[in-house]
Amino acid sequence: MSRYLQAKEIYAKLGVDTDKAIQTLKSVPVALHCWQGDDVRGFDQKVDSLSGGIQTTGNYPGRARTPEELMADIDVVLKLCPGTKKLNLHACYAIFDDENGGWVDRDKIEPKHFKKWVDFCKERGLGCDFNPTFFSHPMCDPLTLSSPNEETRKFWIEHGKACIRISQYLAQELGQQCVMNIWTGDGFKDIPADRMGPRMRYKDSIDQILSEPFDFNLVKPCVESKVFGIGVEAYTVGSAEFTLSYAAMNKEKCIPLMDNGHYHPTEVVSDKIPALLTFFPEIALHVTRPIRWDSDHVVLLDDETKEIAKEIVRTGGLDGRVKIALDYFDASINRISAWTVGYRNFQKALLMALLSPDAKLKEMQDENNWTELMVVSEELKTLPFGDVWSEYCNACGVLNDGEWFQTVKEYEQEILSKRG
Ligand code: RNT
Ligand code: ZN
Repeated sequence: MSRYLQAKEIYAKLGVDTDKAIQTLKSVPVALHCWQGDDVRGFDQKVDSLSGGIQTTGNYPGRARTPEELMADIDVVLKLCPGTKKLNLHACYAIFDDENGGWVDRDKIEPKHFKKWVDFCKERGLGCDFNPTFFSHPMCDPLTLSSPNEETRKFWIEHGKACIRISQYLAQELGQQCVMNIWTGDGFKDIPADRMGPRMRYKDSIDQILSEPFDFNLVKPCVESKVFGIGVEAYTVGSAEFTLSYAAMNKEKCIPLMDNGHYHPTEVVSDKIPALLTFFPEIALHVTRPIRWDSDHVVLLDDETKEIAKEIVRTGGLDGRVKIALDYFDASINRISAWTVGYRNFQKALLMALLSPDAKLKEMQDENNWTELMVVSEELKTLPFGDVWSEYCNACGVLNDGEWFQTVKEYEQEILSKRG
């Protein structure tokens, strides 16, 4: 008997159907962030280093420098990752060329600047999520949507509106929802004298952006909170309370987004998922790995990642209520590998969650049978998960653990190492 069939029997004894878990996972969209490929630089500005509350560290050779290079790199990652992938673009990845009239600033970008990305997605059957880029730009003063300077604020509101139009275009062209995430790094290094003013302006700016017409069935605008960033340690305009309240008060046009790097170190997003789903029909996630702060390390198969996946599955989030995206950027290692390891790890976490006998465990909890709940939960950890994972990779036609890294090594040797 094959290892998979043996594993299938072992899980079946617990009432878990491994075939069904594999089938379910195959159709769950997880957005792959384009920005791991070039350290969040994009193509619309000369970026020497990031600014606006996010940072990458490291200068491993081989970063993508052009749309063509980034697309080629993404293609390698797509081939190595099982499951239903979606692309996730930032506005700064607009493609300007002679055919579409050349460069324009962020307040003037149009759907046509993303036509090449649409073609890329269509050829590969991908949906696409989108993000306005409120950082690494001369119009950050350093604030954007919360700036007291009306000219600055107007520029960024226009950018947000342009991004709504582009998101609507992406969703229509690709026939899939487009999650459009609003995140700004607006905040202060030191103690502000006015904490409410920036928030009132931020609220008004988001109101104005979301007044741009769009179909809420197709475009899902989100607001992402943050606790602090490097250089903005004392105060963040878009705090947890601010964004949650905004989403709660604007449910007909906006959903909350939680990034698990954006909370105090002992807070966990896994516990926040069911809390939010008690009230919100839909929520969005950025899955990342914070080490002590929002460091955006590659996602590992660690306890909290597994716990996040469990909560998505247990709350019924896989039916579309939870929009899953990855958000990490490590510039210190091979970027194709970084992308792939993180993506595969989150797939593993979801598969593990789907292989959990949740109904039984819940019953134990409801019957106050905490003894058996502990015994079973601990024993689940050493079941032959790897054999089911391997079957899943085969079912998706992607290389298994122990095989795929060779592809990355060859690509590095032939392509990445030749980039200047
Ligand atoms: C930054 C936020 C934000 C960005 C991306 C690039 O702390 O997590 O989501 O990482 O938009
Ligand atoms: Zn994020």
